[in-house]
Amino acid sequence: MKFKLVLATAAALTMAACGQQNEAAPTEVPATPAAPAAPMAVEAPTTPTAVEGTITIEDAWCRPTPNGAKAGGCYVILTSSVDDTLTGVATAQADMAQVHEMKMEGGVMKMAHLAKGLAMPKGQRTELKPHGNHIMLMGLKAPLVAGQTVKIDLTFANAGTKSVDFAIRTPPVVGGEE
Ligand SMILES: [Cu+2]
Repeated sequence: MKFKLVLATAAALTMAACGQQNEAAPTEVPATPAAPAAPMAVEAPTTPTAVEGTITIEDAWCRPTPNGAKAGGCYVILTSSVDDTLTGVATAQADMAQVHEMKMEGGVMKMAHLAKGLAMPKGQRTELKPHGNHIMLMGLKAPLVAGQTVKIDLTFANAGTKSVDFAIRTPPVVGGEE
């Protein structure tokens, strides 16, 4: 009874910190409604009709969490040779991982889960960066330590899942934050 109560509180705190209200399943990333060709059903394991394309992944890194923070931000630059969508992220190092956007709400910058995924128009560099779209790791099982790496699975609507090593490092401070 007590255990249950504690758990619920912790979950509520995580949600609040993340600026979202009612997301139930932590490990499941909702399928993109825009991609009806790829149902998450338990049917035959036929590969969804994918367009031939390549994903270029640059500068994958995460900010260290030296103060025992339970959430961490990760960033990467993605370029797809065809139209694609980053539909979800996952890592063994955290209870939950999501793609977040930053948006103004009543004059306050808030982050929100991009439940429909992040569109990646072909040939365009899609940047996940500090103060912008980012990957959020929540419920970290261990701190993110500079010099180490975190393996994060990036799932794309077209290209499938790519396992990427993110370098944990402190962002360079050159004449201010940006
Ligand atoms: Cu976030």
